[in-house]
Amino acid sequence: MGFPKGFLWGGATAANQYEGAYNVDGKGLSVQDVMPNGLQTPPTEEPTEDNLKLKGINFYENYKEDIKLFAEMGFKVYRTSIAWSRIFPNGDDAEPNEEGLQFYDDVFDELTKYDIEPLVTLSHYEPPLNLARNYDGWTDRRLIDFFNRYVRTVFERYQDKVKYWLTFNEVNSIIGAPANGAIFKSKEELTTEELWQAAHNQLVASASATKIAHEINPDLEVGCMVISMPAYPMTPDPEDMLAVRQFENQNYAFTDIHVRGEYPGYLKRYLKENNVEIEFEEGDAELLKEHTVDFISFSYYMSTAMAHNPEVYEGSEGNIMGGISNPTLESSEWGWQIDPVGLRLVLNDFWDRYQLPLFIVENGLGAKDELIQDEEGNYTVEDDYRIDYLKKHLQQVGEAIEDGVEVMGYTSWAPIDLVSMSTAQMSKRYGYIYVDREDDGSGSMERYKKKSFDWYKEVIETNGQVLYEDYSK
Ligand code: BGP
Repeated sequence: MGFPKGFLWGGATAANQYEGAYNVDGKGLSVQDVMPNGLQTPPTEEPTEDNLKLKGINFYENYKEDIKLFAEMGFKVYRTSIAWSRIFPNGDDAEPNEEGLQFYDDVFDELTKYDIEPLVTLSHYEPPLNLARNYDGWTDRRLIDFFNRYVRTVFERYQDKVKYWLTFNEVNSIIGAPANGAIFKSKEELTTEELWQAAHNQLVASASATKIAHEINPDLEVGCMVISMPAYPMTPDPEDMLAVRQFENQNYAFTDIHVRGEYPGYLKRYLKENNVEIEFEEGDAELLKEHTVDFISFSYYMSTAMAHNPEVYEGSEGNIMGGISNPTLESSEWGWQIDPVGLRLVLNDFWDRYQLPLFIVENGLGAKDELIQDEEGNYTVEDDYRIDYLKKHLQQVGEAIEDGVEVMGYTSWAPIDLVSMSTAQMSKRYGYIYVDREDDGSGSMERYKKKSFDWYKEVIETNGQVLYEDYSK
């Protein structure tokens, strides 16, 4: 059993959850700057002090030290996003902000120093706030042009430093979490038609970004990024299996369009039955067809269960899309159901469906950690639960590779503790590196290595071999 030579091991983060410096060096406000409780409560008028994302974990000033720690773990790849509002503060500006561009030049140069390949998400839930306030976010078609201007700027600027790009983080999440796509209308105000039109606009923007990237430099590789969440039927009743298929189709629709370049029949039927008519402008269909992605990337945290009569079962928490609680699985402290085998299934399903290289760009356990002092007096966290979660998931990646699936790499979420997307807490920690910051904002921001730091270092050093041995250090 082995991971291929050149497998891209690393970690994944997003600008709005860790950079901080929300209003310096010409940066405009992003939608996350007014979402102090993540997806739990509606956005506020202005940024409020309780919003932990405003300071994040201060990567903006600390990036050299943090990248040094990633290099110490042996990272081959590092996933981050560019904050759109650092480059175009209002989204609709005519000219980019040079100070913002310079910051990412510095970050990419620092990565290059350690031979770490950057993997960059163009839009990770952080569109400029102006696009929410004055355009209703991605429901407005004009965002495609603004996005094109932004991506052209960064592709041209960084083409020699960044080869791998992702267009929209978890692009299928727009249906469940429209605020992340700069759509601030409440659930009651927003129509299904507007939502799917927003999804269409993003899909067209994603295809045009792929086109622009390849025109600027054919060596650039562009991937889509989706939430993956396999579902199991609650019983062998065929109607339950149909419910599974329909749930999974809501996600497959996005990869089908990105990879095959057209709306699948089941989506057309769903839209018709829900009286949704998508406005295709001239050229949209050709753009989708001709500019499909080079690879597929996805997040995987959990699976779910489905039934034709969900009301008789207990619901489960989840990464944007919920489902039914699966009685055969355990859950994280935040109710996300832990299912390593599901990752092997997802990898096999994507591979069988598309035969395109796959990149796991998020996977990890959000857990409460306790900072303790070891015998030598060093601060650390004994996070065996995190090692256990990651090890079991990575073993299943190994199984999928053995099944013949082509996997490019794995970036766990997140190598360093940062602010949670859904709850905006610090206490939902994912890192190999502990950051001293609490939910009330207090703390020194000091970084400490957890036990998992050395473990992941050894995983990378041995190209996965340690996953099949006992780890007792
Ligand atoms: C994904 C997002 C990330 C991230 C992760 C964990 O959906 O792409 O931004 O934060 O989930 O979620 P959370 O932070 O809510 O625990």
